[in-house]
Formats: sequence, structure tokens, C-alpha cells
Amino acid sequence: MKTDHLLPLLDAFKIELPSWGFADTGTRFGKFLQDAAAVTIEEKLADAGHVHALTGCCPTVAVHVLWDFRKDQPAEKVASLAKKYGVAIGAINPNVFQDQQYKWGSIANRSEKIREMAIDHILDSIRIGQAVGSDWLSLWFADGINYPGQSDIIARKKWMAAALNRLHEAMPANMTMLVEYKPFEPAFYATDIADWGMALLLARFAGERAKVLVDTGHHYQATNIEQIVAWLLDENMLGGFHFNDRKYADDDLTLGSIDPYQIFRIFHEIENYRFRTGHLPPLAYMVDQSHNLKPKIEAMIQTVDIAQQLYLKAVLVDRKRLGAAQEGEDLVTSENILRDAFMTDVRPLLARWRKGRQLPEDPLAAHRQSGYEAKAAAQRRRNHPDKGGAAYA
Ligand SMILES: [Mn+2]
Repeated sequence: MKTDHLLPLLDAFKIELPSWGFADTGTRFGKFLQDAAAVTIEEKLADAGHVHALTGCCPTVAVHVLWDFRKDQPAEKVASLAKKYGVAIGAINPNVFQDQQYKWGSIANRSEKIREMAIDHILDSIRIGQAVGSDWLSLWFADGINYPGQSDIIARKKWMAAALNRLHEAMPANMTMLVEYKPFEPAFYATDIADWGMALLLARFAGERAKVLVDTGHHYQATNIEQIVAWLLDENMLGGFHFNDRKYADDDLTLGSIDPYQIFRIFHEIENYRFRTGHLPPLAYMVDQSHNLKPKIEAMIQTVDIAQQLYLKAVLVDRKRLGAAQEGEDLVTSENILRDAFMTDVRPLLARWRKGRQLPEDPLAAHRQSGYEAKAAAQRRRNHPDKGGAAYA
């Protein structure tokens, strides 16, 4: 099969890495520290730059305002640090879920004072985004209630809608607001933005530069995620993704580690939309994973590699033949066209693309040979002696 015409598509396929994916993170029961895990924003950007240098696929880094920006460090300084490591700042993620004042919620809190505090923090985040040249404001709210009767659901909806609308007004013209949804956790009775319908309505209420963010781990087990993706695309309401995988709930496992066919089916719907319309809206492909046990950088390289593979497989679907099979109600052929693409080994094609771009054909092996991990571990042990002791690397 001639596939070289697909190589430019890979040039355009970019994935954003999260700064927090390089830091020590864990479950709510605890976290296991790694000596090589990044602590400062500079270390996180260095790691992200290293992954980008090896893969050529991750030019931007998503940042978390409370975790990555200190009051004494101007935002522009973070942008220039990113540049130093060969990357740029991507999505800005405000944090209105960890401070004590948000015990009863942030923008859905019944206290106007707390709602204003949350809005102020997000307005600050928008300003940071402007200062670092970011195009994306990525919003996730932990707001919700744990018990029936705890709060007035409609009042909360209206508070959220009003807040998002004000935030949208404050965004510069180049910025897109992403509204993420999640069915449960930390709220266990009614999360305020629990599904894509609620996110869609709130995004519409916020304004035309607000879109829905699909986190692949934020669905109930039986949800057909690719169908949501197709509908959002057709409504011009899909903004991007948080990529991860799961077996049970929001496990934040490595993309494609449990169900690669799921991610393939999502890419298939995206490519199908492109085939039908001849265009695609800008989509933010972002990783949102927590590598509690895997070495962080290895996990990121593995993620990028599998994302590229699954994307290429979706590109390989023979859409003309598929259309003809669908016309004839030939279910078996239709399904097999998808399966044939999914089963195709695209690794030689990917290696060819890397070679043509002066990238290592096997980025994981190149990383292991580079000695980066051991060097980072030694340095970071010295820089952060109070971090605690994991005997990794
Ligand atoms: Mn997410």
C-alpha cells in the first residue's frame, strides 16, 4: 500500500503535554515519589521539551495556574523558559477546586463572594494566557453536591452560566474556552457539569468561542464516546480532548493501554467529518494522565507514540469503499473496513516519518539511551532534598 502521501498529515498532528504529567501525582490514597519527577515549572518544561525533541509531536505544554505560576514569577518568564526548552505554553488551566474556600463549590457556590473569588482567579488566568500567548482556556469545575436536597440544582446552573458568560466576555479574540464535563468525583450525587449535554448548553450560553472538551476518561462505561464526538463536530461545538484511558472510572491511565480501539473509533469519526466536509475545526489534542507508577517521561513518549499510531490507522480507513458498503447495507464489509485499518501495522510508516524529520525512529529507546532520566534524578535529588525518598532511576 502506498502511504507516503499520509506523512504530511502527521506533520499537522500535534499533541499537547500537561505540565502536571511530569510531576509526582497519584491517587487520593497517596502518591509514590520518583527522584526524576519534575517539581518546578522549569523542570516540567525541560521534560516536555525533551519529549518534543524526541517525538517532534508535542510543541506545546498545558499549564495549571496554581501549580505552575508563582506570584513572584511573571508569566512572561514562564513563556521564555518554555522557549528555552523548545516548546510553547498551551492551554491555561485555572484551579478553583483545591483551596479551602471552595468546599461548597466555586462558580456554583451559593455565596456570591466565593463565586467572585473563583471568577477573579479565572480572569487572572485569562491574563496569564494573554501574557504567554496561549489560545486556550481550559475549564474544569469540581462543583457539585453529594446528597439529594443539598442545594438547588437550577440555581447552580444559572450561577455557572452567568460566570462562564462573564469569563467569555473577558477573553481576547484569539482565545477559545474549553468546557470539560465529568459525571462524578469529587461530587458523588450531582456534578454541576456532568455530561456533554450540560457542557454544550453552558458553552453555548457562554459565547461563540466556547466549545466542549471531551476527556476520554470522563464517561460511564457504556457511553458511546465517538458518537458524542461526531455530534459535537457536526454542531461545531467540539473544542478538544483530554486523552487517557481507563478500565473502571477516571483512572487516568496511558492512552490506548486498555482499549486502543476506542481511541481509533474517535479518530475515525474525526476523519470521517474531515472527509465529509473537507475541513476540521481547530482541535486541542491534550494529554491528561497521572503516571503514579510509570516513569513520567517514558509514559509520555509511549502516549505520543500510540496516539500517532491510532491516528494513522484512522486515516487509513478507506472512506469511499466504506460509503459504498454502507449504501448497500453491507454490515460485514463496513465493519471490516474499519477493522482492516485498525489492524494495519503503521509502525514502519511512523518510523519513516520520523526518519524524514531527523527524529529517532524509536523515541523510547532514544530516551533510554540518552541518560536524561538518571541525570534529572540526580539533579532533582539535590534540588529538592525534602521531597522524600523514592529509590527510582
Ligand atoms: Mn481532564
